[in-house]
Amino acid sequence: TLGLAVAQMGPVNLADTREDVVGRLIEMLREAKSRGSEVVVFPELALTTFFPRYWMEDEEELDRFYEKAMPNPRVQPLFDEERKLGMGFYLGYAELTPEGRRFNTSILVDKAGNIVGKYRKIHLPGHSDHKLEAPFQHLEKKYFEVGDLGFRVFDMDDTRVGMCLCNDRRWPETYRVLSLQSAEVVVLGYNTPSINIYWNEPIHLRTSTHLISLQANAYQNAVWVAAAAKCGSEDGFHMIGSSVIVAPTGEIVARALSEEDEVIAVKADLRIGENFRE
Ligand code: CDT
Repeated sequence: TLGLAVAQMGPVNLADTREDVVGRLIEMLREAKSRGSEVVVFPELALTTFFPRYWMEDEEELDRFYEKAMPNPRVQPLFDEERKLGMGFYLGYAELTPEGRRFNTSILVDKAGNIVGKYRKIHLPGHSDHKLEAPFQHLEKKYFEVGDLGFRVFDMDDTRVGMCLCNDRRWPETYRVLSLQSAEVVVLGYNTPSINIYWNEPIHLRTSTHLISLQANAYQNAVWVAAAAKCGSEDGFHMIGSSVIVAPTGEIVARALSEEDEVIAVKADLRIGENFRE
């Protein structure tokens, strides 16, 4: 079994500092440890507000949302705490490379504090133009390049872990490519606005398509799936919650109740996936 936790985050507002946010992550890391977890999944772009909702032209204004190194002094306390506790984690953040390239990125960190895997988001949703009539923007296509690392599986302590980010979870090939590499667990973070700016989508569908994607793909690929939301109302812009852990049976075995910081945790029996694969 693997002690698997999802640390859902409530809103991160524009005015919140990295120090505030890292403090919240550390709190949840400690709670997960106290509940027997070994690995914690944090959301996509966990360190900042979901900034692709804002049109920005000034590079300096934009740069403050990106990490130029990982770890870095502002995030180091999270790495220190996880090593002290002997926990692994998955974390999503905006990456600015030394060459000036921008990616929507996630990392896997093992119990010893080593970054054992990196993923750069492939399915970037949204647009790159300024949609003046929309209630907010979804500028992932402006602020990020398409990821160049592929979908890969990493040995994290004793578990085969595959990574993806948010919109990737809606596409069958994401999980299939990972399960063909013998993934046992697929981890992901997401920021899903409750309103779809493209069409008048009933709000309940935002959650039901999220859950259907995770449950069907967990079952069809015989993997555990752990999905962490950033949710609630960030400066008035609402995003869905419903962070879940799904077994390879397709069943939801833990689900967040709130739209706030909340840890959900299970003992994931990895043999269930093995049985299905066989
Ligand atoms: N962050 C992210 O990928 N969100 C998308 C919203 C798409 S609507 C333009 C999602 O699939 O949840």
